[in-house]
Amino acid sequence: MTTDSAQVKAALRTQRIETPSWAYGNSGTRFKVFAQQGVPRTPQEKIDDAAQVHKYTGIAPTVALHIPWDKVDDYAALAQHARDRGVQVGAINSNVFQDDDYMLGSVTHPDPKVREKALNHLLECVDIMDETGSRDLKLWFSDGTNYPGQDDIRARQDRLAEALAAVYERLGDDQRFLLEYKLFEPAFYTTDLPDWGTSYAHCLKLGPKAQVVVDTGHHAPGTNIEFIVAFLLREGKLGGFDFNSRFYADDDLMVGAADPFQLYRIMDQVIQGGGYTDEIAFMLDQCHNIEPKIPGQIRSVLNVQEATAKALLIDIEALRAAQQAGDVLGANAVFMDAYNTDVRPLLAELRAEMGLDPDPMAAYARSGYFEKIRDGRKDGQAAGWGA
Ligand code: LRH
Ligand code: MN
Repeated sequence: MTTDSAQVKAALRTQRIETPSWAYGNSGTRFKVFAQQGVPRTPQEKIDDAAQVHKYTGIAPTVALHIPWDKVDDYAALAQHARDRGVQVGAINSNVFQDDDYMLGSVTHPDPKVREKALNHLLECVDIMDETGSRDLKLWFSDGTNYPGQDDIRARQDRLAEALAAVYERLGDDQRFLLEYKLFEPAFYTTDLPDWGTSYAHCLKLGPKAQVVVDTGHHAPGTNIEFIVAFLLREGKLGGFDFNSRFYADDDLMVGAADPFQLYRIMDQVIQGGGYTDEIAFMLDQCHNIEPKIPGQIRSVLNVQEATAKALLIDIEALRAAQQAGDVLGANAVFMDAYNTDVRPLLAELRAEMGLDPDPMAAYARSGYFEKIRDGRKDGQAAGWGA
């Protein structure tokens, strides 16, 4: 019995996707950061742009901040600024990867003074969460080495564990941290948090407020990410996603752009694993280096929504029956049938029922918002990664 469209629409109404403040600023590669017109200059303007994505999609009600890229004097006022625009401040992202002192590492650095500096930044981010009312602290460490023998792999794990334990201790009852892993870059020999297993092991030791975040661009080519998702969900250790897509490395392209079938397989495991809840933070982590940023975010949110709708349409009963019967082709056919379903008419209907324009991209393009920010943000310094 295919899940009827009313059930699918009801489930889609509960979807919550978090957009990243840094996607609205200028970004690029080590070769070039191409400045775009109308780019926000302040965290407030980034939030204004994020509110546009929620206005037209209806399912992007929170925006993640990155510290110090979004440093302000009054974080409670910034959270109010967000609420005044119909969105909320979401995860707080730490940054211990852009200071000269962190050349040989941050919390894993051989020098205890540097480790203390890094830890203090992480603890400052929890202070900020207290002000913004954020639940999640997202921790990513660029820490690693470039040459064999450069440092003691075990000792660096001890240092990492010590810092994570101190942050864990500081978290409030309704707070948690999401520990991000990444195969490589900027380090090219060892990365101290290179894969899901290392993140999982550290989180398991610490307790329920330590969860793993899966950045879909942080795996070796060919990695079966939906297996990792299924495993972590089964363990109750999946805290969230940094959605993006890639053809080669950490390309941070629009989620679903490079591999929409992978995104569908991931959302299928999320739904089947009971992860389609607010306990999982569905965040985007992308850079729109050459494409317009707000439309890029709208398109990305729609890509996740489409993959979710297709996964919700899987005839689970027929799939289970075929799986039980060992009917390999039958099971695959049920799985592909949902994937090959054009869900765009259903989503247009859903948006109309939610009081939204059925075509968010066209509605935003017609709104005149871009022209307003293009002309209104000519002076001042455009925001960026500050790299
Ligand atoms: C690291 C990462 C991390 C962020 C940064 C913007 O590659 O995925 O999540 O802090 O990108
Ligand atoms: Mn990420």
